Amino acid sequence: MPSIMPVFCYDEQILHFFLSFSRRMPIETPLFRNDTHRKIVHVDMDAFYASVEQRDRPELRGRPIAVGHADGRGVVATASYEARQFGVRSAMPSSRARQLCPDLIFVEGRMSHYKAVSAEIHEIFRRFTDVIEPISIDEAFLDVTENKAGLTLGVEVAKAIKKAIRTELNLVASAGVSYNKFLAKVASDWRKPDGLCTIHPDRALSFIDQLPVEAFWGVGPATAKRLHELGLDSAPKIRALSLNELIAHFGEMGSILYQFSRGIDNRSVRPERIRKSVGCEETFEEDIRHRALLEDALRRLAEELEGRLARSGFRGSTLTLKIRHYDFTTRTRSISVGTAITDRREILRLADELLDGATIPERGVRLLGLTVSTPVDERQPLLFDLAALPGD
Ligand code: TTP
Ligand code: MG
Ligand code: MG
Repeated sequence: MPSIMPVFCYDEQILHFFLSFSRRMPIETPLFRNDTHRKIVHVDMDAFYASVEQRDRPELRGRPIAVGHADGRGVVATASYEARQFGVRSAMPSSRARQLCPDLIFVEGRMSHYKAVSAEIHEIFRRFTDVIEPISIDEAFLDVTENKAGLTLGVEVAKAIKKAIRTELNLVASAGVSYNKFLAKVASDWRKPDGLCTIHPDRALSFIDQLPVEAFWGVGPATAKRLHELGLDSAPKIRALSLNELIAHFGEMGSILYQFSRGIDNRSVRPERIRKSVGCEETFEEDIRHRALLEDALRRLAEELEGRLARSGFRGSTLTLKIRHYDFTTRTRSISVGTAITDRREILRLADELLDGATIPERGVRLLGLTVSTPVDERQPLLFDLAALPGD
């Protein structure tokens, strides 16, 4: 077709000009393609355990409640929004929660019941799509680019899901809609509770630019601290660094920061896979030689692991301690008990036992990790590896 030919000729000339020009002047070449055609919904239940309890026990409705052990060493799993007004939060010691809110009502958690409710929520999701990736017991990503309801807009799907959860299960969900997982996740958090927020591709950068870096998915306390130390407290400042500079500072996380700060996240929504373990680890700023400091680290890890186990709903009966020496030699030691390991005190007791039998090199330990494996309840809803994100 003659009308096309000149275009090809021009193209070559333009390419030539472009190459000679770019040799002289650095230009910003997009390193990652930004896939903006997908419709991703992220759903997260509001005050999940507490809302289930308030639904099932009308006398608790409108009251400040905390799900968790009331005793001195217990922690709050979650608090109703009425209790949050007093500053009560997940993972807070129960004694502190009671100080903040003297009228707080403690309710014992019912894990198997929350799992059953989670399964009902998933049944609603499956009316719209099978491409569902659970993140924890109360949240999931859904790819609704093609959906069973034939709806055009992602926000219509999100509204329909919220409505079904409300009318059929008497619970409230927040949803975020966007073209990728990172933005859908941030969006679902934006107007909680009962939130519904859509981030369109043309609004993505202005949205990201107003976020604190802590809101970037996968940025935990350690990465956030490092970002602040480098003066990188917002997306525009992160964008000013090259990919190489970010990788030099943050390793694998650097590439994610590079992409997120440009509104890019091309990871697909991965339908459920069976989780085999839940774990966490800590790399020390300086190698640790003293047993007492290792015990402190185990205490922190046990607390973190207890939270991760609760959030994921995973139940396993083996605890593994990982010890990486100053020279990167890595050893693991495991112990199995007959029942699910869920409680931080039990985790710590077993971990101490494992540490007792381990060799601690004179030049110190670089990293400790704790993992629970060997599922004891195969009916658990499937769960995403919360430890999989790089960074912290
Ligand atoms: P989240 O979704 O983090 O919290 P939430 O649903 O209670 O409140 P919201 O989303 O409205 O902010 O966690 C889901 C459930 O996981 C929560 O209801 C209880 C449990 N959980 C813990 O057991 N320990 C924790 O530290 C956290 C954060 C949650
Ligand atoms: Mg929630
Ligand atoms: Mg959640």
